[in-house]
This record gives sequence, structure tokens and C-alpha cells, in this order.
Amino acid sequence: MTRALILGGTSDANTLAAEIARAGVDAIYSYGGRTRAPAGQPLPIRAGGFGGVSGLANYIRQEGITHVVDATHPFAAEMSRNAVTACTETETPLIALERAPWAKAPGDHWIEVADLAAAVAALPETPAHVFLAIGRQHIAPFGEKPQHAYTLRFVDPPEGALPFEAEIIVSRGPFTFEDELELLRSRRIAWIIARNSGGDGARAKIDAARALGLPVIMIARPQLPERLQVESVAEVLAWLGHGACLGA
Ligand code: 3Y8
Ligand code: NAP
Repeated sequence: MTRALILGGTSDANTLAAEIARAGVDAIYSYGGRTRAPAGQPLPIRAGGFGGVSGLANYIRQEGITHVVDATHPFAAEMSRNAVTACTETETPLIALERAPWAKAPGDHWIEVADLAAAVAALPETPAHVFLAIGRQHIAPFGEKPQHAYTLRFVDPPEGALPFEAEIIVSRGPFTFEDELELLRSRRIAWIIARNSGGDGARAKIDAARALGLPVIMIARPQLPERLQVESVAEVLAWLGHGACLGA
């Protein structure tokens, strides 16, 4: 009898949860507990870390999990690595649902960098208006270049002081092209820092940057261990042995 653990927290995971609920598969949706009011799900929810690999392995055993679906964000590297290790240890089948990275289109002015430190280094020395669209957890390194006028975007209001002076936008996304154009224009943004998250939920800023001819410092995804990986919800449902009932 299938009992799936969905490691969620993304729009793709939300789509998957809806299809899994419709298929009547026994599943639990897991959030990392990063945001104050995560979107609801049509599945039972758990939130917060498992306690590393051993915590996840114990959870799998105690909850009688038969399949794990890693539908976390491409930058949730620690969770994905733990899932591979814990599923190997407990001999639990694992599949990853991961959308393709954004590909550079004609007119894009990307500076592609490997990581956060390289993104900071890629910013100019002369003061500029910079839009940091990489969330809240990894902004501290930009304190090395405090001369810029930073605009940050968080899902929730910041707790406590920021590592540097900045304007904060509190908004959860997904974002629209028009709103992103307005944001970039009204704040006279000259540089955008983004992660290559892929998907539609965060892509509007990339399209708006192209329309305005603005440079985007694009941070590449972290390397993840080998694992079965698909790009569609239908493939995950088929893997769970429920594609048939959806006529997928
Ligand atoms: C808690 C679940 C949906 C899902 C919405 C997607 C789209 C909007 C784009 C920008 C980039 C960023 C950030 C972002 C996007 C979707 C999707 C996506 C980027 C929620 C969610 C959780 C999180 C966690 C949060 C991180 C932060 C990253 C903001 C829910 C809304 C920047 C990633 O304050 C914090 O600690 C937030 C942390 C991880 C990255 C960071 O390091 O700060 N997402 N985002 C999940 C959990 O607890 O397990 O609250 O409902 C999910 C979504 N975020 O409802 O349609 O990609 O699927 N999320 C990035 O791309 O760099 C925003 O501002 O342009
Ligand atoms: P991370 O750095 O890879 O994970 C750090 C730790 O957080 C994990 O080791 C685990 O703790 C816990 N964790 C993360 N995701 C979890 C989940 N879905 N369920 C239970 N525990 C989880 O993760 P992150 O980048 O902070 O992302 C956290 C969540 O936000 C994920 O659900 C991810 O899908 C979502 N998200 C992230 C981004 C992003 O840019 N990183 C963007 C959109 C959405 P333990 O070791 O204690 O088990």
C-alpha cells in the first residue's frame, strides 16, 4: 500500500499535491517551516526539519513511508541531499520533481555565476540600485558592498536588523510581468541578482529585465547527488503507480 512523503514548498509541489489528493493516494506534505503562513494543501501537512538524515530516516520508518517525492526547490540542496542519503539507508524509493532551469533568451544580458560570493564580486564598485531577488536567508554577503541602494524581497517581514541598509518588499509571489516592470522602473533598478530557480513563479523579473535591457547576475543551481529525476507531475504519479487512473 503506497504511503508517500512529499518534500514540498514550491508551486510544483502544490500542483503535485492536488493531483495526488485527486488520485486518492495516501500522502503527507512536508514544509520546512520557513514561512509564517504557508499555502494550505489538500493533504495532511507536517512542517519543520526532520533532524538531519537520521531524523528523516526515523520519520520514514515510524510513518511507514513507502515512497519519497523530493519536490523541493532546486536551491534546497541540503534537504535534497538528506533525502538521497536517508532513502538509500532505509531502501525507500525516491523520485525528484524538478523543473528545468531558465535558458538565456535573445536579448537577455546575464552574468552567469556559480554561487553567492561570485554574485557579490560581479556587482560593480560604483554605487547602483540593485534588486536582490534571492529571499532572506542568503543576503549577508552583499554587506561587502554597502555602497549600493539595495531593494530586497522577502516572503515575510524581516525579524531583527538587516546586515545592511535596504528597502524591503514583502511579497510571496508568484509575480507578474507588469508588476515586475513597475518595480524595476519605479526603483530605478540597474542590476538584478537572481537564482536560476526555473518555473514560472519567479521568471517574470527575468522577462522584465530583458524588456528593460537590464543585466541579471544569475546564480547557478547547486550540484545535487544522482537520483531519479523528472520534470512533470504526471511522471511522478505514474511512478507512484497512479498514472493510469488519471489517464496520464
Ligand atoms: C516555505 C511556501 C506557491 C509557491 C510559491 C516557486 C514559486 C513563488 C519564487 C523573487 C524570488 C525565493 C523564495 C521564491 C519563489 C514561489 C513559490 C517561490 C523566490 C514559498 C513557500 C516557502 C518559501 C521559502 C522561501 C525561502 C526563499 C525562497 C522567497 C509557502 C512562498 C527568493 C527563492 O524567509 C525565508 O526564510 C524564505 C525562504 C526559502 C529563499 C531564501 O533563501 O530566502 N522561498 N517560499 C517553504 C517551506 O517552509 O517548506 O509559504 O506557501 C514558496 C515559493 N517560493 O504558493 O505558488 O519557485 O515555486 N521563494 C528563489 O527563487 O531564489 C522569490 O523574489 O523574485
Ligand atoms: P535547505 O537549505 O535545503 O534545507 C535546510 C534544512 O531545512 C533541511 O536540512 C531540513 O532540516 C529543513 N527542510 C527544508 N525543506 C524541508 C521540507 N520541505 N520539509 C521538511 N524539512 C525541510 O532548504 P531551504 O532552501 O531553506 O528551503 C526550505 C523550504 O523552502 C523547502 O521546502 C523548499 O522547497 C522551499 N523553497 C526554497 C527555496 C529556495 O530558494 N531555497 C525557494 C522556494 C521554496 P532537517 O535537516 O532538520 O531535516
